[in-house]
Amino acid sequence: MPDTSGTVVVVDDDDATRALIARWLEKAGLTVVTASSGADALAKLDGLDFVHCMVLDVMMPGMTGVEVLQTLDAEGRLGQLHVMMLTAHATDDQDLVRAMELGASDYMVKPFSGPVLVARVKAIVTRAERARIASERLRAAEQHATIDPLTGLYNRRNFERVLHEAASRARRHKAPCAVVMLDIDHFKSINDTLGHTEGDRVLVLIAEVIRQSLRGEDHAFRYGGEEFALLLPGADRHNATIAIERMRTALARRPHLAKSGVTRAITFSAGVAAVDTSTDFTESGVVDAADRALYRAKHAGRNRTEVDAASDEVLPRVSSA
Ligand code: GH3
Ligand code: MG
Ligand code: MG
Repeated sequence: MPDTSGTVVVVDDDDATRALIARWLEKAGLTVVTASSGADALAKLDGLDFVHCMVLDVMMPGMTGVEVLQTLDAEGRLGQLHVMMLTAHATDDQDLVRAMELGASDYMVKPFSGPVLVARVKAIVTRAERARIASERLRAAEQHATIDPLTGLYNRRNFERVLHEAASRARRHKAPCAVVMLDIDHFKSINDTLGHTEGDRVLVLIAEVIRQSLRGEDHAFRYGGEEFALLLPGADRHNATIAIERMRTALARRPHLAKSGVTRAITFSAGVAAVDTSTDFTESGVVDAADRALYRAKHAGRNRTEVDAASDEVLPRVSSA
């Protein structure tokens, strides 16, 4: 028999049945966690990284097996969890039907044959392990495709997608959403004087400052070489400008320290724009507006934030050294 390893949660209110199942499965090389009630099972699931199979008794006092499934379903957790129902009576037909409808993988009727139980659980564990590996590969591939390896920020490809989602939400809810383009000042000269490796470290430093200054719902992207895009759902131009100035202050406190011991102050210029939900705004229009504002910031002397002009909001003064 091929080696099967995996984690199985066995849920039964009857001590003897639970112990018997655990013994059979452990003898087959599986790791078993037991629970004596539905609530106990839910609590134990929370503490486990990955569960290959749950053997779940239908008839239990307190919470029935079907209620456990309903709870897991409501929390959206049944997709990854493979469940085998255990039932003592032929009269549980309705419950079994409901359990299978909810997504249970299989069922067995008590009293059961140990070897058949083991074979069925192992089949489920094998399927679950294959699915786990496949979804991990998919996640890694997705991550690879959307994350910039140097800074760990999302890359430009992901920007288009996230911007589209944020813009759709802004349209639907008539909610503000700001777009910021941010570009490091005189970055070429950093490369030229300190070297490309130090230039890379500056990019990592900026990414760190950006990450630390944003709220949970905000998104940061490496848009190009030394250019970053920020997406701030719920923020208008005013809020976005405040967030950017917070970054500017944080960066001013953290000059780049090169491996040679030389320190160098790093500054950036930024352009802020926001969706105008009172018009038929386009996503590329907002990005262009932020780009134009960035261009103005560069021309006005760098190390400053300029705001897209198409606004009669009262904006904070943003001047810098
Ligand atoms: P400005 O203030 O007008 O933005 O000037 P700048 O020097 O920052 O802008 P410019 O566009 O002239 O130069 C950007 C430089 O960024 C040129 C390019 O070699 C460098 N660069 C792009 N990507 C990377 C990277 O991944 N690592 C490093 N070290 N340098 C990069
Ligand atoms: Mg630059
Ligand atoms: Mg540039």
